Amino acid sequence: AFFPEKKVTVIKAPFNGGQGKLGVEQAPEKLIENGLLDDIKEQGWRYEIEDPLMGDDWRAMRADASDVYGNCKRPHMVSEGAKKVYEASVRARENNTFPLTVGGDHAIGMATLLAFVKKYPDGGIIWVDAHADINTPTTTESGNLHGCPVAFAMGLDQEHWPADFDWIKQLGHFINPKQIAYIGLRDVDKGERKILRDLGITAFSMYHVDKYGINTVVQKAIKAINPSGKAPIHVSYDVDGIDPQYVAATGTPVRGGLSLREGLFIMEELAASHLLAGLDIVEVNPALGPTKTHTLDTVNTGLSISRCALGDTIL
Ligand code: Z70
Ligand code: MN
Ligand code: MN
Ligand code: MN
Repeated sequence: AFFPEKKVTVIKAPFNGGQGKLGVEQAPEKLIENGLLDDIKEQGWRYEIEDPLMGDDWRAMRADASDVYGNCKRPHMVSEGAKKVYEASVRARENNTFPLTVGGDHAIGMATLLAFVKKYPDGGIIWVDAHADINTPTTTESGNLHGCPVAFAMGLDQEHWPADFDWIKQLGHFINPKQIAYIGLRDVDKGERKILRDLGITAFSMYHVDKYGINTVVQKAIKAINPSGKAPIHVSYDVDGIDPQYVAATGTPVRGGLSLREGLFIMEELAASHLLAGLDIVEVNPALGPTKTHTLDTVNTGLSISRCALGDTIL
């Protein structure tokens, strides 16, 4: 087992700089209010909390209109947020605790992935999302950096990176295209499609989920990123991978997503494999539910993902 002490480090990442909508920064508190920590305890884990973004004036950083580089919106803010989440993630990895990082938007995924491969250079990564989040500063159409974390973690298009991200170049490690697999894709930009194809990245869209079924897709994904069958696996879970009927309170809902059960099965199966070694839960935006019920459903979906990851089984 990777976590003999059964201890979780909950990394709060109330970050909103990777995209345009306010509210996503409220998610860590909302999840905690609705029982995240109690769930962890009830499942037999101890926990500690890291709050690496505390103390900085993110509101002011977000308001800084000069923080633009080419197409990229708020590169300085995103770099600062990612750096702090990276440092907290590295600490958790050094202590052999299970990092459960709660966003915030998905820009912070570059940090959790880079910390994961620092500890486990041959680890596998599963990215659950409607989106591929592999735009580069050159391909991004929106300029939103939550659409780019995988490209930064892979070191793609470095010659066009804003200087703010020099710290990533200096780490001396990136993730390898062979070590990541996607599940749930259904809204991929043209430039992203080319990157996925050119780099031969394993990607299971909703088409594949329908064609093979979620169990086969998860087995294929695990096999692709973890040929030895023994490497740890980190999951970066964008809740918009799940259908908006269950997850309406998110910035970019896309119809035709994973059912709630398919979305939870992914985590149940990874927990059962004993390979799961970290989880991000991102893009819950409590301000965006059309009704309070929608928002609560979304928050509860996030909590269910966490419980399944930590080994919730019915029987
Ligand atoms: C698009 C972009 C994205 C989440 C939207 C969308 C990316 N590919 N990710 N919502 N969670 O802007 O780059
Ligand atoms: Mn800067
Ligand atoms: Mn997404
Ligand atoms: Mn995402």
